[in-house]
Amino acid sequence: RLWTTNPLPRLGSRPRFDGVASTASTERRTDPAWLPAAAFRPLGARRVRVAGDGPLVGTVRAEVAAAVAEHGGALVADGPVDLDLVAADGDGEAFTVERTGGTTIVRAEGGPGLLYGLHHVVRRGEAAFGGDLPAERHAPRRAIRMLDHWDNIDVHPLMGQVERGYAGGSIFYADGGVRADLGRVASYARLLGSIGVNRVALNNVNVHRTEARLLTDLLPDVARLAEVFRPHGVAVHLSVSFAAPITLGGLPTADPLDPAVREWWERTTAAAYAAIPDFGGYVVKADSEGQPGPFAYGRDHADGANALARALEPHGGTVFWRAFVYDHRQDWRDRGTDRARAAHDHFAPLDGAFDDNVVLQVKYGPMDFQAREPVSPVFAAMPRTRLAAEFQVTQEYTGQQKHVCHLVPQWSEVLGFGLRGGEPVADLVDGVVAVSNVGDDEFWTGHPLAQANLFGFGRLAWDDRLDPAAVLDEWIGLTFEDPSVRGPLHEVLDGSWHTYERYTAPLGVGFMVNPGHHYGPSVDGYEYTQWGTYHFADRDGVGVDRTRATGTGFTGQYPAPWREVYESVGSCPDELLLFFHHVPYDHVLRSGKTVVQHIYDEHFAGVEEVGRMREVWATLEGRVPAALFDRVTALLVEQARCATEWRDQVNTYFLRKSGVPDERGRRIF
Ligand code: GCW
Repeated sequence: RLWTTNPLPRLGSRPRFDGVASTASTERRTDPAWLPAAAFRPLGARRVRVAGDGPLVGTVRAEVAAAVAEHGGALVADGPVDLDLVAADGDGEAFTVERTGGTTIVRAEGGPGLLYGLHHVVRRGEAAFGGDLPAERHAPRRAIRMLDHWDNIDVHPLMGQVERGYAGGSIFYADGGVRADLGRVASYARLLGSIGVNRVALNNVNVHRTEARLLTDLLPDVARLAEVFRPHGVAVHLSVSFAAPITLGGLPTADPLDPAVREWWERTTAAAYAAIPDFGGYVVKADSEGQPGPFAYGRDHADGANALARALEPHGGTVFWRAFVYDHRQDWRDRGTDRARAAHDHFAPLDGAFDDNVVLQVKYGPMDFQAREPVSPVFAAMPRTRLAAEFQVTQEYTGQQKHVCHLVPQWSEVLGFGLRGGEPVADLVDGVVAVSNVGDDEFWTGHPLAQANLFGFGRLAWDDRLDPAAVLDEWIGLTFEDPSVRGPLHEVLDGSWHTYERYTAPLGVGFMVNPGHHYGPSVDGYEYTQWGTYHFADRDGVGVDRTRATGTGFTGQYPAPWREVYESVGSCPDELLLFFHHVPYDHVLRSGKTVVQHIYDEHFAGVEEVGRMREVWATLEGRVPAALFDRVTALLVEQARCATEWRDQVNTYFLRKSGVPDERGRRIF
């Protein structure tokens, strides 16, 4: 056997959440999310002209036509107008907006730019039609703004249909293939276009047997999906298996240097472009968690990526090659192997070896989408390689869309982090990619407030310098009619990532989750496993020594000043202390507290904050739609239960290990 099939070995039984239906009927109401008719009122009540050609201009025209029909304005061909939307020919994404002489004018550099300009005006609301505005040019800060779906066609008995999906089944697939009715996909494509997302991958990076066929006999159905995304400026991609030449092509090998293998990729890729002329390309998870890859043939990841890149190149396609490669069969007794090192160890030596149409997709942290990790050192190590930062909008390790956890501040912090010579991560990457949190749930995202994460992802991918609170404000303003909900929603969401961090794994140590499904606490759940995710707590202390002096040497993968900052306990930031160091429980943090007292205090505080969230949320009854109110109310009950469980298990664990009582004498079990 060339590879082990991916049996999803971490999965235990799926957690049950009483009181929160997630898979009720097949007929689903479509929640308008941040594009309700009311959001178009300011524009829809006015005289608007739309000028230009092409499918995206057609989309803009249809949006305006619907809005003026709803709100009493007019779509006109000439004469005086309040809003003039003008597109140049082509694919330009930028636009200029100004207001002069009573007209707001959007001049777009192409069809996509007009769509983005329209939604800029929608977000501004009445403010877009006030006094004069000097011309302002808006352009995306990076060309690649992508969502990856980990959707399967088949339903896995333990995982469900969407790997790490917390919003029901797939919006793309049902009954063994692409859905016949793509109405909801069209609404989703519209939502993505409105926030500037321009690429989507349609299937799980763990490519199973049925899903592999999307590239071959199911391709006509992929073309149907592409047709739905196209008018919104979104190109579709497929996750492909590195072993496809064997499994689909019947070849004896998938060796990337074998001419027959190359020829198979060329032929297969040409067929994809014949069906979908604007196909985006491939996403590949290779030699990772049981997925096949080039290592089986003694080749490296550049050989592997370039074989696919060369098949895509004549068609203008891109291969997104994931850097998430590590030993998932580690012996927990082995202190010399450090999973955090793996991406850099594998990929940094290959800098410069990848073709131009390869984008190396790097998880934001060195481990795995934890609530708190340092920024991956890979971003600084590969100046001659195109890179994309990968985030999880789906909340695998951040509450699984049962907890309120507004992640936009986390992504903003990562993208703004001055990693190399003060250069922010955002300036070291060509793209921002995230795993989508959307499923066939009536609110799209399971937790209705998780829509803010999807919206915020698109906005930050467009411009990483946007203030997360301002982005949240845009989302609230578009989504909810009653302006009085703004303050309370900020109160619930703004600090919710920190709240989640407080009641879960402390000081950057990560994990402590139930193995398999990853929901809820199990402090030692991964401690004696093969997955490389340990905290090493004993009676004296806790944390992972990743220093060069005495540990795994991971700190040495960072450029100055971080290699020194993280190396020393004295300069390592508190929130990452246990990621980089093993320290005694009485170690004093910058805050003046000992590590163990900090653990107790944060866990009590986190649960109190969830209590406060619930109080604030309760005041919104009658001010937000009833179904949404009820869903969030039920989920907050679950969040409070789960946070309490986290608090009590983590605090009890450390009390028992350390024997150090809580200074404040609170109840620990
Ligand atoms: O976080 C881990 C998840 C896996 C996932 C993997 C990846 C798709 O637990 O479910 O597999 O990351 O990113 O490839």
